[in-house]
Amino acid sequence: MVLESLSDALRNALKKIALLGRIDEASIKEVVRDIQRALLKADVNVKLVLRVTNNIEKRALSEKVPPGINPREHVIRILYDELVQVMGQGRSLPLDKQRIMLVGIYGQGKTTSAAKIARFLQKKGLKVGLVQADTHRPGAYDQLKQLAGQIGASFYGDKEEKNSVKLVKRLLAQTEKKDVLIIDTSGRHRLEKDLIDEMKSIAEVGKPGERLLIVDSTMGQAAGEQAKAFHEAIGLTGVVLTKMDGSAKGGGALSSVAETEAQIVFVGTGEKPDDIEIFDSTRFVSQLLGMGDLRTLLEKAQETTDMGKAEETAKKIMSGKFTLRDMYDQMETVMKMGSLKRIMDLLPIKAFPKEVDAEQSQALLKKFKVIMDSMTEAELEEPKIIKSSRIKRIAGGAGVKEEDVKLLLRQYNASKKAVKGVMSNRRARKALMKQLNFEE
Ligand SMILES: Nc1nc2c(ncn2[C@@H]2O[C@H](COP(=O)(O)OP(=O)(O)OP(=O)(O)O)[C@@H](O)[C@H]2O)c(=O)[nH]1
Ligand SMILES: [Mg+2]
Repeated sequence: MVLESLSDALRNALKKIALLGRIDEASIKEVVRDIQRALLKADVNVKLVLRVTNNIEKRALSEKVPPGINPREHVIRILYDELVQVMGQGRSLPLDKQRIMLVGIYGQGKTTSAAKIARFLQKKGLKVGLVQADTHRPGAYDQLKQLAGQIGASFYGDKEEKNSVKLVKRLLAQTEKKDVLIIDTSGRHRLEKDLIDEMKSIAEVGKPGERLLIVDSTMGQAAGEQAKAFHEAIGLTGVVLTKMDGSAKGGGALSSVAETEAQIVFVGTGEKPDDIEIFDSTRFVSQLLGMGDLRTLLEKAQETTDMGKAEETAKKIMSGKFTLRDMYDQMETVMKMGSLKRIMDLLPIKAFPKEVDAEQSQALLKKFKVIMDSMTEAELEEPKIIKSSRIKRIAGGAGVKEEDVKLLLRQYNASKKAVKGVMSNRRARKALMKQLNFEE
C-alpha cells in the first residue's frame, strides 16, 4: 500500500465518523482537524491543506444531505470529493500505436519506467520497442537492453553514438513494425538549459505523441516544480511518479503535481517491471480511505444526478422520439450507475441483453459507440433506413462484423418496442409518470 500512514490516519478519521452519535458542528470540526494533521504529515502543502479542510468543513456544515444517503455518508462523500481534488484527476494513457518519450533529471526512474510502461502496454496486446537515447550515462545502454530482454520487448540502441538527436533519428528508422516505441533519454543533476535543449531537439525528430515526465515522489513538493518547469519547456502530456512504495512524501508529490497543468498517468511502486499502477484518483482515494464500498456509496449519490439524465431521456421518449442516440445515452447511464436494476425499474428499456454481464456490457457499449461513430446523422435519428448496404458500409467503417451492427439494431428495435408498449398502455404509462414524478 502506498502512503500507508496517510491511509491509516484517514481510516481512523472515517472510523470516528462512523462512531459518532450524531453529526454536529463540534464533531465535524474534530474530524477535520484529524484530516488536517494527516495531510500535513503526508507532506501536502500547508496552504492546500487549509484550503481543502476548510472546504470539507464548510460543505459538511452547509450542504443539504442529498436524498438516499445518510448524514454520515454525506460527510464521507465530501471528504472523498475534496481528496480527489487534492490528488488530481489523473489521465489514462491511450492504448494506441504511438511514440512515448520519457524525460527527467538523474535517477528519477526513467529507464526503469520505460520497461514498466512497456510491460503495461504489452499486457494490453501492443508490440513495444524500447529506444535508448541516453548518450550520457555509460551504463544506460546495457541497463535498458537487459530490461528489454527481461520483458521480451525489442531494443534499439547504439553504444558508440554520442549525439542523441542523430541517434534517435537513425534508430526510429529501424523500428517500423512496432505499435509503441518508448524513448528513454538522459538526465542531468538538475533541470539545466542543456537538458531542455536536448529534449526539445529529440522531441522534434522523434515526434512523440506522449511526453512523460518521470519524477521521484520522494522529492515531495519539489515534484510539482519539476512538472511545471518541464511542462513549460516541452509540453508534458503526463507525469509518472516513481518510488511511491514507502514514500512518506508521496502526498506532497501527488498534490503538488496536481496543482500544475500536468496530469499524473502512472505511479511506480517498486523496482520491477510489473511495479506500476495506472493513476485513477477515484480508485486511489478509495484505497487510501480503505473503503471497499466507497464506490457503492458514490454511486448511490451519483444516482440522484443520473436520475436527472434518465428523466431527460424519459421526457424525450414520452414525446414519442426514441433515437439510437437516446438508447446509447441510456446504456451509458446504466453503465455509470453500475446497477442495472434501478434504471430498469425506471424505464421500460432493455438496456442490455439479459445474458450479458457487467464486463461484457462495457465491451459491448464500446463496440456500439464505435459503430455509431460510423453512422450518419440521418441514420442515428432514423435507424429504420439502415438496410443491408448501409450495414455493410457501417461495419466496414467501424471495423466490426456486420453481425455486430445487426445486434445493435436488434437491440434498438427491442428497446423501441418496449417503450412503445409502455406508452400505449395507459396504466403502465401512468405508473411510469408517477415514478418519475411527472404530471401528465
Ligand atoms: N523502490 C522503487 N525504486 C525505483 C522505482 N523506480 C525506479 N527505482 C529505482 O531507482 C533507481 C534509478 O532508476 P533509473 O530507472 O535508473 O533512473 P533514471 O531516471 O533512468 O536515471 P538516469 O538514467 O541516471 O538519469 C534504480 O535503482 C531503480 O531501481 C520505484 O517505483 N520504486
Ligand atoms: Mg536512465
